[in-house]
Amino acid sequence: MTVYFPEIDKIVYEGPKSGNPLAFSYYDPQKVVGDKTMEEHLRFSMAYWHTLTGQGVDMFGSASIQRPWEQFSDPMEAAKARACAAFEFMEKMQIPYYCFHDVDAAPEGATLKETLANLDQIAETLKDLMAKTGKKLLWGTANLFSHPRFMHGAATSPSADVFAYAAARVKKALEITKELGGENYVFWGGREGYETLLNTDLKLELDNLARFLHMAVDYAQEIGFTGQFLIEPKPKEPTKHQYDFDVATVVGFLKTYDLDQHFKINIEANHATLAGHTFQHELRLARINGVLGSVDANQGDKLLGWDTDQFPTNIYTTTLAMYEILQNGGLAPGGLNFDAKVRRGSHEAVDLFYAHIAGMDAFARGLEAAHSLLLSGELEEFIAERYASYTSGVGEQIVKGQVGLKELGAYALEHDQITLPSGRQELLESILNRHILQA
Ligand code: XUL
Ligand code: CO
Repeated sequence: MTVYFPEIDKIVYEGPKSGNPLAFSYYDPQKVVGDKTMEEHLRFSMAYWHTLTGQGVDMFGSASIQRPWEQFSDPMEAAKARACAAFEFMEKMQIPYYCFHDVDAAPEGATLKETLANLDQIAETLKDLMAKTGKKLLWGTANLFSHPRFMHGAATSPSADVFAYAAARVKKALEITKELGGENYVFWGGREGYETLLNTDLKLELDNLARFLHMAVDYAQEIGFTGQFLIEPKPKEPTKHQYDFDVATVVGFLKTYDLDQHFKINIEANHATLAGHTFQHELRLARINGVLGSVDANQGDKLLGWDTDQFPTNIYTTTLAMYEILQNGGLAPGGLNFDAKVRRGSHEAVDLFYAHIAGMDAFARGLEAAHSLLLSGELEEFIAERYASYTSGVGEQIVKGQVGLKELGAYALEHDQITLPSGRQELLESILNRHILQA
């Protein structure tokens, strides 16, 4: 079998003092943090699309990256070579999971029939490689946004034929995900949104999106796919307004359409930023609603207004993310999927390794800092104290639903001289810094 990364050996943990850029400084898969190993906590996944098929294209420039596994005139040969490169990469990186869109793995054919047959064939290749390496599928999905047929949407297209076509692709993607033992299935609605309300039947589009998701739930039950369904929110890009805008919007949508018992949420860091939220905000909101399912681990650049999908290297952010994830009891069956791409200028194969090492180390360090923070209980004690007025007296009566405006009106007349304690934001930020620096 062709070796695609001959100069790179397996990346191992050497510790923070090593200085070897092709070793982990913090990610030590078997190290126990609290009740689990790092590997069990973090459940890292490689994104097939960025890592294998990413070419460094942007709005102003063509491909800056040529991968050897893509240099075949027959697209099915390229798809097989790509699969081999993917598993070699995961093995060398010690990444246990991968995620893919149908079209990342196998090329579209001239007809739908051909496209589905290509997928079946490559699914066999993937299955063999998974059996040989022990690597697992975190989630599968169908790409319902790149091809021009989806220009007006997929499940929310004004064309019923496009709706049907998209359904056929999800049907096959679900079958393959099941066949490969996928632990989740993701819906990211890149074109499920609108450019202008002047041409849009908003009600029909939202109803149709819900109909489509119900069909997927029904079909999963029919074929015995027991993985977790996930929706991945994003506010915009490519559309001006995307229907799965953010966690709050998705929670409302799922409840409105009676889908909430079937779906959790896959939160992507830079999608949170694009929605005007922090990553932690989205994770927290999902967690308290019981729908934190999985994470697309990346980061954006606040100076750029688009989805840059950079590797997550900001330890402050990874710490706060792991703080939420640990309080969620982990992510399983979800994981941390690097929906992240090397910069256009980082065009050499070795950059793929540097990038994933940087992301894995940043999350490993964030895990340790978050664990230390939680163990100390410093934030939780402060928060408990801050809200202590709701554990006795009138606060307890409010929480227990024992009082209304009449009773509170009478109470407030007697208690209108109120003194409030400090919120201590700066103190709490320095506590967080101490755990990041010392854990
Ligand atoms: C796009 C994005 C997608 C989804 C899967 O912004 O994040 O790659 O993760 O379709
Ligand atoms: Co994503």
